[in-house]
Amino acid sequence: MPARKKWPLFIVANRLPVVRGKGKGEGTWKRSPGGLVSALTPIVQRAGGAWAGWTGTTGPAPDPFDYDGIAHLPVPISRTQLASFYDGFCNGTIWPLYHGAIREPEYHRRWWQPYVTVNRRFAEVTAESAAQDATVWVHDYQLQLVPALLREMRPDLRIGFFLHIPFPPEELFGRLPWRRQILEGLLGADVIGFQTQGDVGNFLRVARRYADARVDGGQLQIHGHTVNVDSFPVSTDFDHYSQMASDPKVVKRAVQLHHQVGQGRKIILGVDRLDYTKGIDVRLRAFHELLSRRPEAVRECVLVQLAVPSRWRVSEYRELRSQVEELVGQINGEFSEVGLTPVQYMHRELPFNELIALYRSAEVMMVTPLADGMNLVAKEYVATRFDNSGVLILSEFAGAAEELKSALQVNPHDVDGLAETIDMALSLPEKEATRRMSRMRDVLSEHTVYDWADSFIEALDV
Ligand code: ADQ
Repeated sequence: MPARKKWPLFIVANRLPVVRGKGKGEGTWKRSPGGLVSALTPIVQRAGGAWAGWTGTTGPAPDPFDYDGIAHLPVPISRTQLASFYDGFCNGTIWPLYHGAIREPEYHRRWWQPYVTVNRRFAEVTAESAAQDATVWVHDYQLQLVPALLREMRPDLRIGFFLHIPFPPEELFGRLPWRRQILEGLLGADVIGFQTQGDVGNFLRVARRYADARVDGGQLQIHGHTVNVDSFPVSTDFDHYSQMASDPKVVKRAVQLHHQVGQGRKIILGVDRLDYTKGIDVRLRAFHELLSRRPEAVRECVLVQLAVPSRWRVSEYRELRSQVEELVGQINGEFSEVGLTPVQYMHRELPFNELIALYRSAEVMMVTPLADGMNLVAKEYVATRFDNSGVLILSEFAGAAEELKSALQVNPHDVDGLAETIDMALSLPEKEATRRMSRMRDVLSEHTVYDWADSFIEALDV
């Protein structure tokens, strides 16, 4: 029997970086869109590595397969596990708790065991196929137990963990009935990465308090094991966005969109997953406030809100959709003039080119999450402004605010403040707007998603 193949570099993430093709490509795999997948792919390809993750379909997993120079190791998730592990513990407990408990987290003992079981399955798949001394990079809040489980199974591995969402302060984390188990799970890693320094500080305090770890600068000592903790702010493929944005076809489409949607007005754009952390409802209320103060603004600007369907099985998300659509209806009912609608709302995903054209067509971009690990939409908008035009309104509570200091930063809970900032953005002198945008572009061009991935792997390989 041939020896089983083993891989020297592993990415372990909830989802595999491929999706099943539709229509003509039915049944075949294709690479998932998105910056993270594009950044990680060359690193894994170069190392001849593997990626363990779920396919997105419940039931038995397909056999491992190669795609685009990467070994894909599917991890099975059953329909009942999906309900309690993913919809339940991940998105009903951890997601709201880690986002500052802006929705009440639910704590159900029946959700915990499936979280442990699924995490164990991911660890087993990796442990079986990682080469001796391999490097393993585990991603995000769905897999917080994997580092310690893996260390126990395979003490020879170098294990890194990166959290894409915020890490909460100790008074919130302390509420979690399984706080000790989660911490022990994470502390199995050699390197733990967060989006911001704020998250790092929260984690160090929590580890000292609830895991009795000894903290020395960014290093933790626990049971004779050293864990390095640092921030690795995620970013975009800056050059790709910038080049795409200047492609003549995209430029033409942006002009066309501006003409059709703007009808001579400035475009204010919002692009988000339909999630209660993204502050879409408060943004709409602020726009309502602006129109109440100055109804003539309907002739100066239009708010285009794109909301990608998300987690529709969770009832809170369905309620959010109704709430957002009601607010849109209310604003349009109150302030539309013949032929002029103040809010254009789209509930769907857009093809990449169309999204870039929309970014290009918008004079003002509103990114106002109540809490967000980083927020790539803010960075993508900046990356497309190759001519330094455009104004970014950015929540203080997005991780991106640590780097994008030249954005118009706002407290997203402050409806009046937000309404005033929209007004300010609409009339910001061009020189001032250019100065701010060019500073933000300097910051982002020096730190792309490729730098992010390289710096994490480097930290892990020392
Ligand atoms: P998300 O919460 O999903 O990510 P974000 O960082 O904004 O949030 O990424 C969303 C992505 O979806 C962007 O790349 C955007 O282009 C794309 N997108 C949004 N609307 C779209 C549409 N209608 N059509 C097509 N594409 C659309 C989590 C964390 C973030 C963190 C990232 C990466 O919550 O804080 O920045 O991971 O670490």
